[in-house]
Amino acid sequence: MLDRTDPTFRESVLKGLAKDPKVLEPKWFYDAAGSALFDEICELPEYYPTRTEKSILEERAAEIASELGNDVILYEPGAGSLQKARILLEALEGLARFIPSDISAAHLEAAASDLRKAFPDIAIDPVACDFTKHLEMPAIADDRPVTIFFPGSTIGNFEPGQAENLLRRFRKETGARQLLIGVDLVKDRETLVAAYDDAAGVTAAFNLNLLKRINRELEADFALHQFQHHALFNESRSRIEMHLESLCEQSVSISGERFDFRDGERIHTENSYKYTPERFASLAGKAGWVKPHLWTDQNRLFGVFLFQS
Ligand code: AVJ
Repeated sequence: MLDRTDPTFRESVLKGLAKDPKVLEPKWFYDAAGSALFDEICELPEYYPTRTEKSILEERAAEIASELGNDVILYEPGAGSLQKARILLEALEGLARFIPSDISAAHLEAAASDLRKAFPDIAIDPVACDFTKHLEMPAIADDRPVTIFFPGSTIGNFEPGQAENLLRRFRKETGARQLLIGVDLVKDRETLVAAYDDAAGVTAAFNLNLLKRINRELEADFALHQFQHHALFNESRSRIEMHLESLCEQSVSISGERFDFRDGERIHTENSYKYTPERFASLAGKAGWVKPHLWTDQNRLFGVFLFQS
C-alpha cells in the first residue's frame, strides 16, 4: 500500500534534527512497515504491556462493564486496528454507540466496517482526526454521556505536563464523564529494558524503520547500518528512552538539508513514561479526572484505571 506523506512529517523531522540533542517524534513510527513491526513487538515474550492489558480487560470485563454502564457513547482516540475495542465491546452488552478516531481515515474505515459485522447492534461512527491536536465528534444527535477509552499506555509517550493537558482536552472537547485508560506501571529495570530491547531485535528494527521512512518519504540518505538502537531506563524521570546512536562521524542529507552527526551522537526517538498508581491518579486529578478505580494484574505490571469527571 502507498503511504501518503503527512505534510507535517517533513517539517517535524527537519526541526527535530536541527535541535541539540536531536529528536524525532514517536508518532512517525507508524507507517505500514512500522505498524506491522509494532504488532510483532506486541507478541514478543519480553513485551508484557499488550498481553497484560488484554488479560486485565478480559478477566475483569464484567466488573469494568458494571462500573462503566452501557448507556454511554464510547469514544476511543487513536483507535488504530480496533483490536482492544473488541474486547471491551464484548463486555459492554447493550452499548449503543462507539466512536473510534484515528489519524488514518482509510485504515479506520476498513477496521470499522469489520467491527460493524461483529457488533451489528452497535452504531459505529468513525471520525478521522489527530487526537494530539483535536478530538472530533461526529455530527450525530445523541446526548448520552461520553466515556473515553484510551488503552495501550499511549499516554506514556507524552511528557507528564502534556499528558495532563491531553487528559484535560479529552474531557473538555467531548464533554466526557468517564475515562478508561491503560497505563504501564513502574517496575524493576531489567523487565523494563528487556521490553524495549528484545533479543530478537524487533524493537531495534522498529526504531530503525523511522530512518527508512525518512529516506523513502523525505529524499534522505541515512545509512541504516551506521545507526544502532539503544534503549535505557531513566529512573529519575521514570521513563524508558529509545535512541538511535550514530556509529561514526557522518553527515546525512534530508530534503536537500545537511545534518552532521558526531561518533556516538544520539537521536532521541521515544519516551515511554512509567507511573506508580499514585502518581498517575494525581496527574489525572490535575486534569479534572477523579475517583480512580484501578484494575491490575497479579504482578502489578500494568494498570487499567477508570476515572470520573
Ligand atoms: C505504543 C507507546 C505504548 O511505549 O510501550 C513499544 C511503543 N515503543 N516498543 C510503548 C513502543 C517500543 C509503546 N506505546
